[in-house]
Amino acid sequence: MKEASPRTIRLKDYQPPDYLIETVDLSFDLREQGTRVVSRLAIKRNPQGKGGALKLNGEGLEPVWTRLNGSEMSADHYRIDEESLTLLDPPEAFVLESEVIIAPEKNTALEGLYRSGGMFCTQCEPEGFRKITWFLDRPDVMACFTVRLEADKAQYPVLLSNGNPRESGDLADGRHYAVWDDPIPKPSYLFALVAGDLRYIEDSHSTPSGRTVQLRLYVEPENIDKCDHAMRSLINAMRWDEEKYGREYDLDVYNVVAVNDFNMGAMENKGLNVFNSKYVLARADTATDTDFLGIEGVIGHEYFHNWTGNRITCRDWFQLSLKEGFTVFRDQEFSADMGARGVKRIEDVRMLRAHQFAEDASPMAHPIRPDSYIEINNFYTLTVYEKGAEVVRMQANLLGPELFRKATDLYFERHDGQAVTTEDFVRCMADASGKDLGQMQHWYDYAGTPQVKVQSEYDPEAQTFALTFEQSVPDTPGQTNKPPFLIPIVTGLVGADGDDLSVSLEAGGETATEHTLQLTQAKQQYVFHGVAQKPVPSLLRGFSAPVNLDYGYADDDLMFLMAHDSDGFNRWDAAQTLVRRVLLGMVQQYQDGVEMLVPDGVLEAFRRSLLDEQAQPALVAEVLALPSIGYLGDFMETVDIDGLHLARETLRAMIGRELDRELNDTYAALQEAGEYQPTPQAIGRRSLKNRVLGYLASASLAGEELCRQQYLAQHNMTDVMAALALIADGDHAAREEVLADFESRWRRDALVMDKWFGVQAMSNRSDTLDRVKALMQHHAFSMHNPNKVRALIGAFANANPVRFHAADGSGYEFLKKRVLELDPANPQIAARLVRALSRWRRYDEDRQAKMRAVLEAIVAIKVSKDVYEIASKSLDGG
Ligand code: B3K
Ligand code: ZN
Repeated sequence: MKEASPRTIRLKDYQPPDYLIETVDLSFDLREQGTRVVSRLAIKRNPQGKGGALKLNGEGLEPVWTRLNGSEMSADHYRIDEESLTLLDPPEAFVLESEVIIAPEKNTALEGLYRSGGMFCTQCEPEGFRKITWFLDRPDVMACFTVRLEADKAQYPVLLSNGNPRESGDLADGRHYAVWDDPIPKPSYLFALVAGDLRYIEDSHSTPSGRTVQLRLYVEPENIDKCDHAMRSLINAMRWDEEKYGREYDLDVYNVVAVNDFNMGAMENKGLNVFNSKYVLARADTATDTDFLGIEGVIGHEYFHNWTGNRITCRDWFQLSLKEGFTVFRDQEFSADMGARGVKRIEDVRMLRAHQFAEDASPMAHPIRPDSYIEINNFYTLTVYEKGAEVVRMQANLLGPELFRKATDLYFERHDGQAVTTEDFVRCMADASGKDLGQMQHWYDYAGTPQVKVQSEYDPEAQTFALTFEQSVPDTPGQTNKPPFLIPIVTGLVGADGDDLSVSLEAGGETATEHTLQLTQAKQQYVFHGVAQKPVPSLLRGFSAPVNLDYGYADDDLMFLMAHDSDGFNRWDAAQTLVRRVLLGMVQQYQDGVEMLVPDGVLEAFRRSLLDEQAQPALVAEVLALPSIGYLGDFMETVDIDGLHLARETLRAMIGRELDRELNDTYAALQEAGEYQPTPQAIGRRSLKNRVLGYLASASLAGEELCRQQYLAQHNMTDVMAALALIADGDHAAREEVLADFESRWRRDALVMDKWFGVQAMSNRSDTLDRVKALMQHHAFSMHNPNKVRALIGAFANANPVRFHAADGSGYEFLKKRVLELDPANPQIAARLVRALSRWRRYDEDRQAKMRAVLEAIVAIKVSKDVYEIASKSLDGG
């Protein structure tokens, strides 16, 4: 029989805590079997609360004893159940002490205290602290923590926790201890400890106020030569936050620890970041450019959380985007300043459109500030993070750099030390700038990607150009008839010579070459004056709002913008729109059973981009990237995976053949000599070189041979992986030999092996699923390591649409088995996998039925609330 559905938590039910916890003293006796946690909490009634009984969270704790103000509590004063300890009639202020036993050695969910390899580590956000000891495990309860750790000295020479180190020393029986003090109040989700046999690299940073901060990066001994890039990134991030936001670090030490078993990328625990080793370890021969950039971004992100998340935190988990949206915006800008700004924006938007827009159009669609959840872990989404960042970006752009800085200064000053809401953030933006941002709030409250339809009319007599905008926000589960949003549309009018026309929005008014139109109504018209010739409008420059914009460009207009738009982002976007149209046209031809043709001029436009000597190689590489099947599918009534795949492959080979000479010349010109450098210029050149290689490989045997040569040269991991992915994708004669060579070189490096699993899982070959199944038996694979699950199973389900959506349903069945197998051990990772099925309604009837059957089978049995929420909402939501 099916159990009652799990409980839904709602924003409208938020109540301030009835009690506050001022100080926390924890003492850990870390053991191989059973760890003892002694806690001492100084608790007092919250003047804003109701008093009465106090319910502390606690899950999977084995209680040893509990004392109130030093005395053992009698049974009629408290209750313990599976998820709490309730004090029935606590005094106004008191000290609660307890001892519990927990079992990190059995913790496969990687939440709370667990073991990764030979070390102990923690992950408490959002609700993992309750698996360690009794607590008010909610972000609006902030306390000062002191932590004592005790463990075997030989096995765990390094003992770390939050804050500053206070004392350490040896104990009897080969054990030792360390005490850490965190003077800055924090919520329990930021608690962390690490114990292990680790090595570190060290550096230091002096803050503008004169504080010297000791920086250490802890890793397993064999990885000590892969830490320099992360350390450099950390120092750059600290300096950047001082310069851009006037924020400096507040403790004497900043420690980062890399662990192999981690559910996500990294965690911003106060003074003790715990990282997935993927976002720390890099060496030219083991990590790609993407890895290097990812490390810089994530190191920055976690560091920036110190102010946006830690010192100012969330009142409740519905406010997650308060810290995540803002911090993603900050890390995006940091990366843009460190590297290639234009390319960074394109990459961020490409990801947003391909994946966040899909989420916003799925049964799991939710506002960046959701109003209900079953399992909060399911809401660490692209919507909360990436769309959240876009919403902060719109506000930053509307205010302009000076007012935005004034507004963030106000935010930091007004709310330091508090747990606040997204409304508090927007209020600071409005108060500091004097702008009315009332309509901005809709972006927080409503889900769905707004659609903006644009029409234009040129009047040569009056020399006016009118743009009419109609906006609408699609219905999403539980939300219909949404009000119009505030949508900033940065617009330029491009004249025949390719320059922006200087025009005004009022007859005789001040002219400018770029205008930010602030849409606020469902339908709105703007008339530009002084428009001496019919322009091509360049709309939504820099992707000034996260919307789908639809304007009826002629193909020629798009090619013109590709060549001339002064906005680099829109040059790229014009190319994307053009190629999207071409590909969708080819799919139609395929469905109609006629030959796939490419309209005149398109290949020429590609050739021009390739040969454009003014353009940065990195941007050319972006222009030449074909839109993904996932993104293209969103423009079809019913997604036709096979048609889309065939169209992309046909166009790719056509470009490869038609531009063979130019591509070969470009490839040759981009060969690099000397040491690998992860500089923006070098990354850009490699990116173009490898894009070009992709075209060459799909067009001829000579191109395939180039892949093999590039692989054999082993120049750096970026080039090796680009070649390996192309080789693994098809029927290359050297395929097995090259894959075996790679495996024998890297069998002992877990992160590099993830890449090897990944390219095989993403291969379009018809034997891919069998291969994936076989690889699950490989000695380097483990269902208990999230990176491995993502590299093999996640890549197959999310990055291999052709094979995952195989018509016989084998991909879906495979996923079902993996989800059910994983769920009891690690529900968070299992729930991530189920998402691959959430948009089942977008496919043909046969596939729909098969995907739906899998979802129904999943909800019919007792699964975790994580998996239940995704599967049941996928079935219900429209
Ligand atoms: N705040 C963490 C994410 C925690 C996820 C919990 N399921 C990492 C980050 O966003 O920086
Ligand atoms: Zn974050």
